[in-house]
Amino acid sequence: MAHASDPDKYVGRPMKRREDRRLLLGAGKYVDDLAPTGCLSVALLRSPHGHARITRLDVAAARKAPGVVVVVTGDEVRHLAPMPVNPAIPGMKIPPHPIIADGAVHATGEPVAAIVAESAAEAWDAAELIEVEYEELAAVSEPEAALAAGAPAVYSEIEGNRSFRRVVKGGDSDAAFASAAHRVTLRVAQERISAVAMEPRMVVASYDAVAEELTLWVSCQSPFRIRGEVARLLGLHESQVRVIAPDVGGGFGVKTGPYREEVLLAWLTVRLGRPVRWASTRREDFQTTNHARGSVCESELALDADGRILGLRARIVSPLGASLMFAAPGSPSNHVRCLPGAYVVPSCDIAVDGALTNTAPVSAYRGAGRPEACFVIERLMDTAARALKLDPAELRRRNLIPPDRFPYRTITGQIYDSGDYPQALERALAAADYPALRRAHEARRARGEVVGVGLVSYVEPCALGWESGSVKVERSGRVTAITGSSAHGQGHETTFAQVVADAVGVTPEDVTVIHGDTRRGPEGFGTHGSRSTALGGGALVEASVVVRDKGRRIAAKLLEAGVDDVVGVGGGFHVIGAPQKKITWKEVATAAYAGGTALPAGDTPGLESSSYFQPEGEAWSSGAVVAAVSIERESGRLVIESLTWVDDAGTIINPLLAEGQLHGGLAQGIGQALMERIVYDERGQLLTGTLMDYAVPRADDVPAVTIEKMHTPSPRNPLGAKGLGEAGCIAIPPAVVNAVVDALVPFGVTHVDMPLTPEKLWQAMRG
Ligand code: MCN
Repeated sequence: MAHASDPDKYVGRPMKRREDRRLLLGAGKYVDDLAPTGCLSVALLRSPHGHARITRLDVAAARKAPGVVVVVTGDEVRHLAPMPVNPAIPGMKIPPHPIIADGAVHATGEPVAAIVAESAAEAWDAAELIEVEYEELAAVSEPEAALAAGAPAVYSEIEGNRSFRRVVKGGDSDAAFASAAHRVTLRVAQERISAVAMEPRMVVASYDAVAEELTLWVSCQSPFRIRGEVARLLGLHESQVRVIAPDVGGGFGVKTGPYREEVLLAWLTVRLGRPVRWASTRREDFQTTNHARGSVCESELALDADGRILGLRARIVSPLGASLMFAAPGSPSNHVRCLPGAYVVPSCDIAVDGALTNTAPVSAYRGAGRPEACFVIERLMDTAARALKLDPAELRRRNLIPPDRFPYRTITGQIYDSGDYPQALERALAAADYPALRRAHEARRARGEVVGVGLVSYVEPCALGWESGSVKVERSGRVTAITGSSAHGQGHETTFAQVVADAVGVTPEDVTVIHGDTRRGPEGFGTHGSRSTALGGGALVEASVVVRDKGRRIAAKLLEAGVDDVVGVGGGFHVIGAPQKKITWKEVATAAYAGGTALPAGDTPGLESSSYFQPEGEAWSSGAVVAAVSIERESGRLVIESLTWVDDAGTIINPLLAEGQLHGGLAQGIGQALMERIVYDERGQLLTGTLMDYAVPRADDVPAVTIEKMHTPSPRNPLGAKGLGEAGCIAIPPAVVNAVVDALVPFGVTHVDMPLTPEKLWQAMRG
């Protein structure tokens, strides 16, 4: 991977992850490694039905079972409901979301009773003694079926199972479609998928009744949000609640929370006065951790005779599940706002409906609506190219936003900060030797091979909102940096050490990075939406600059020089033109904490600063992909022969880690494109609830990739950084599907929905 690196700077260097030593030595600390003294285990008896009324629930025998401390049913925790939802879409209808089922269940896996016992085995044994009778009700699993007339009601109080409708219109799309020389339509049905983090969800909770302090250790991405909501639901002050995310074995967007279990365990430990723990099984994780994607989109593109886009229409139905996650409206909203992609789209008429279904919640997972949007517009572009008999690269060239139009306001109201989309496409085409690839494919087709090329141009909105950072130089001269973001595999300890080292003027080895603990540092936001580098990094730069400037003033006093005559050098300061007159951070910090006359007039003791960084808007990463595939005629097996990928995430902090992030997203994008699919039957039974039924890519399923970097800095943060954590999930699936459809054109195929299983491709070739 190409990267620009200043030899005097740590930002831009491909440094190895400092986290890996402890993780590879098996010394990582995950929630499951915690065993507070006297800790009880919690098991949850969960609904086997997709939709049912509970007609009898008898927990008497379980309460008497060996080791059982307490069995809790819905009526005891009714007061804690409802779980919170971000009501981002006006008029959203929010269904009940009790901690434990309250008379009815609306999805398999909904908790019906909680058993707390001395050991997990005793809790599970007691769960088997609980007698439950259900009256099964009609269920609906698929979003379009849920909105159809006469569909079973997921909740009687929510008419038509519609939680919300959001409409975004811009320009005159009616006129655009009426005057268009070409109109192409496309229906895309995305499969529902699961994140399958290596570490399932887990919670340990402990209450100190004397100090009146509650501590939760959660495998999560947003400790501050969980603290806020748990405190609110339990009626505690936030200062009484501490949430710690220790090492987290993957989150991928689905561990932002809060989930029921966090609230339940908090309440249990306060009530019982003993620590409690809950560790999800893989099956529970499949049933209850939020799924993603699953939308159906009817779309239409209007183009003039030259192939310039005039308008975009889309009708989207997004599944939400039976209970809404906090971020439930996020993915459908992203689906809408990101639909114009990297192109100049003068008019649009887009609507999205959120449909309640008798399934697990459907919410954010790596990409969260961005992949769905990119998939639709990129499939539409290829469909249009075919209709206009234009090369898909040429159609894109005619429509990509030119680099001189930034900041660019899209028809859906988004402000793209910077980028050079045509250059990204041209670089990808050149790196893949596109003309030669096309010629080679012609020759192979003539020999009877089934081969195709797929292109994608994409955008990736990231760095939404704000983040905090805190920097302190201690007496020894070492630096402690605390970020409000919460790492769960990205390598923030390494990345932020590089950022702070440059900004303060020390080495990364001098910087300790702390994250994932609500007791340490200022209020934080959390990690999702590829926001941490740009926002968390931005906050740490701002805080570092304040500390560095103060250090410089103190250094000037100690060196008996004017402030303007002093500059920072690695590890301290010296007088300009007199490098022998220098002073270390240790000496500066010693003076800062000595206080009194050691300090310049007007300065107070201490050497630390906190910052809340909020830019004026998001950063928009971008890029382009060229995929080449072949399909075996006899078996339908898909071979991704080459992937060429240009990603532009502005300034790159650590090229090694950035590349790792792209590879990770690529693997998950390949998973969605080729094999992953959550399946429910019409009764709401989850048919893919284990890793025997749900396919995830193995190492040998992930193709080799050629990655090239571009660096168009974002003007919206001091690092110029943009995010890249989700790029692979956004860019790779449409590139692969475009290539597969290209390969299948000779068979009359115009579209194939994911996953591209061999059977599906084999059937497609049989017409
Ligand atoms: N990076 C960089 N320069 C940039 C951008 C990123 O060097 N300009 C590198 C840094 O090492 C940074 C990492 O890439 O730590 C990711 O940065 P960023 O794109 O800002 O994303 P976040 O740190 O906010 O992480 C969130 C993102 C998302 S949204 C999901 S989902 C995801 C992902 O990161 N989940 C992950 N990557 C994951 N990686 C692991 N191992 N586990 C997950 O659960």
